[in-house]
Amino acid sequence: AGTLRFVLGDQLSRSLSSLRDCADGDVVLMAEVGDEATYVRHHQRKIAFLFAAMRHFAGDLRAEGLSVDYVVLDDPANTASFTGELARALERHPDLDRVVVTEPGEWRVLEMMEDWEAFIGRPVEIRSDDRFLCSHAEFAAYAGEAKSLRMEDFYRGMRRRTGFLMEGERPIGGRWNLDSENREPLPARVQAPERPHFEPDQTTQEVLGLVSGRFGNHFGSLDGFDYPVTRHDALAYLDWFTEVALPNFGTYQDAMRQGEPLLFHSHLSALINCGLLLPRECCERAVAAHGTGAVPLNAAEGFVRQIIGWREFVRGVYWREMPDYAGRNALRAERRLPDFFWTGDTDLNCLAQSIRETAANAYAHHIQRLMVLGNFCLLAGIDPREVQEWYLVVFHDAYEWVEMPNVVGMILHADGGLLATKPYAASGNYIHRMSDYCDHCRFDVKQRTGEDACPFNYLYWDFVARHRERLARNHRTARTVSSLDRLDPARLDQMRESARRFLHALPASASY
Ligand code: FAD
Ligand code: DLZ
Ligand code: SF4
Repeated sequence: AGTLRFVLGDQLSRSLSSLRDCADGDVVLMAEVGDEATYVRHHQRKIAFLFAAMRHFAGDLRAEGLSVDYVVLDDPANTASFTGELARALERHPDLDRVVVTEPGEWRVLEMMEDWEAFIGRPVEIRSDDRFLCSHAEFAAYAGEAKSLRMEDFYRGMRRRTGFLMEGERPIGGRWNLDSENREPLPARVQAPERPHFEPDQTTQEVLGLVSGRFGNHFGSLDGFDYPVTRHDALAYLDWFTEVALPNFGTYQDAMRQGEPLLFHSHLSALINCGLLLPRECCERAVAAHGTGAVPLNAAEGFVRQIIGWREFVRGVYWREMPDYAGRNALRAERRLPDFFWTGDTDLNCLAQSIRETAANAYAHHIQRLMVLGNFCLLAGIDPREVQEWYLVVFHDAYEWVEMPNVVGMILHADGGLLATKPYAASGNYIHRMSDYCDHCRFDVKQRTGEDACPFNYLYWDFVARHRERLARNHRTARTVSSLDRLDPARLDQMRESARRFLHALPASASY
């Protein structure tokens, strides 16, 4: 007798609930399966990162003395699915009489897991994923039956519960949220810090070869892969971030610069989401660094808020609203995703930069995701399903629990305002204020009409006009509608005509 413990690719944490009570005779199963790499055609770098991290994690468990049964993608008998590999593993280990797993990050996989017991004829225990700091029950207690949720309320509860940056019942410094200090553009004299590189070892090089052979026609590039893939290197990266980049993280959190994909962002999301780092320990480092005076409060608070606030909040929304959250489309957006999202081949420099950096790194920072890429999809009325697929494919940190609420709720307002009070719609002026992209663009961000006008400008006013009634009803956007009404009607007509022509000429993607 013994237990088969099935660990998925985004569960690479030694403290995982399914690994907690390992006993002699138990076997840990890990499997590289084709279905997970192709149910959407993930960025090559995301697949390589995850396979390399999985292989190293298996090595760490073995070094500790655990028995690990690891199925590689190239195994000729590989069935390409989680369910198939579970069944095959039980044939190899007939003495194991039960299965333990930790709940997955995607609805689709939970549905699979719920069928396993009947399929394999042995008990399957699905444990909660307590790497998250808020359980499903705690989120349900917070959200109740509410039709609209506010991250800020949730976040204050999480601060109280974790005690991070608290003095008793009060937030350190007297304010819960210092976001108003975190909106500075980047002055020319401030340079982004040099990042540490993690050279691929033999194991990672084998994975890079495997991925380029099997998935070389997927989006993006593997060139210069230097991301951490072990617990050891992930901790080193976290230490580097806390010491070097975090002090400026808050102040320049919303800034963008040509040719600078990372700035002062942590670049930790993929490591946290696959389990190599725990969200709690990342926050503890930031809190401790603030305690020593090395990191200002606006940086520490901003970072902690992203993790115990936004990250936990979107996860709560995903599980509360699934399965139909995937199909929400409150603004009835139906346009196909433009082809240039896959090539970066567009004259809109801010988009070209963000897409090309994404192809190179499987990463874009939050403001590129929200205010450039997301803003464009919102203004252009791109179908939420197409936008969800793109975001799930292209980023190395993307899993449905975090990608979907950010796309459906945060950028597209497709949930009608459940997750965010208002659509994050903005004209070119916002991008101009927060970046130098417009200096390198063929369009003129100051112009609203004519051949050279920045498309974000006329698309913005066309969006406001299209959704006039909804925006007028919302007290946070009512002023935008008043501004619309003050525009010269002939000018508005011209902008709407430009928007019509621009949108009509967009080359639709034939799905990637
Ligand atoms: P930092 O800027 O350094 O932030 C620190 C950490 O906070 C991140 O590592 C992440 O764990 C967390 N965080 C910050 N913002 C969010 C947020 N909105 N939701 C959840 N966690 C957050 N993040 C993902 O991890 N996976 C996704 O698939 C993903 N898709 C997104 C899609 C859209 C449309 C938008 C607007 C945001 C998305 N995000 C996603 C959130 C955020 O953009 C990324 O977490 C962040 O850019 C990752 O880079 P970083 O680690 O340098 O983050
Ligand atoms: C994303 C991904 C990929 C590309 N490949 C695998 C894999 O081969 N084996 C595995 O266990 N997990 C993989 N994953 C992560 C899963 O898709 C993830 O565990 C589920 O989406 C649930 O969050
Ligand atoms: Fe983007 Fe407009 Fe600026 Fe060009 S001018 S970079 S399209 S905001």
